[in-house]
Amino acid sequence: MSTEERTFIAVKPDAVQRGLVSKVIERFEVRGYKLVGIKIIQASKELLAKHYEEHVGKPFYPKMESFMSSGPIVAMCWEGKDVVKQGRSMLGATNPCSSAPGTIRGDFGIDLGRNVCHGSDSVESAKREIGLWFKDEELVNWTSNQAKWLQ
Ligand code: RTP
Ligand code: MG
Repeated sequence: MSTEERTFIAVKPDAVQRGLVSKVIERFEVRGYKLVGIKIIQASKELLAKHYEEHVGKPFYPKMESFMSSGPIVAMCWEGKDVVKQGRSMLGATNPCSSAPGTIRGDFGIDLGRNVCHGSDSVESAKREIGLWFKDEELVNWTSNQAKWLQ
């Protein structure tokens, strides 16, 4: 297991349907982060309830559950310096209409419910979410030649 920080990023069903997967990947790649896990998955309600455990029971949960299980999600694990915090900042605010231009949500969305992308909100959440969405053997430790130019 790598000692580098990792985060869980998911391209939500709206963005998969709209052909935005490559745009999200590109943002993380060009920033200097390393992709260590990726898969396309149709999320079950059980998985979503674990993933969004802090939101289960809230008024917006049924609509969010239905949206998040409406089509495939691209689940990714990205690695690198400060990736959890930087990833959240690259995503922008939860509501795309409050997200600055230049952020993923600010550039690609306008709807709170269909806000393009998920990102872990803390290092602890990232560990929990990566463990929910990936098996250990689905994550690859590899050395990026970019690293020497970026650190
Ligand atoms: P995410 O977990 O999806 O990355 O989003 P987030 O941290 O920015 O926001 P969070 O508070 O965790 O909310 C999870 C998702 O629930 C939807 N939401 N709807 N009042 C509402 O209708 C409402 N509030 C939140 C959003 O789609 C948000 O991404
Ligand atoms: Mg959240």
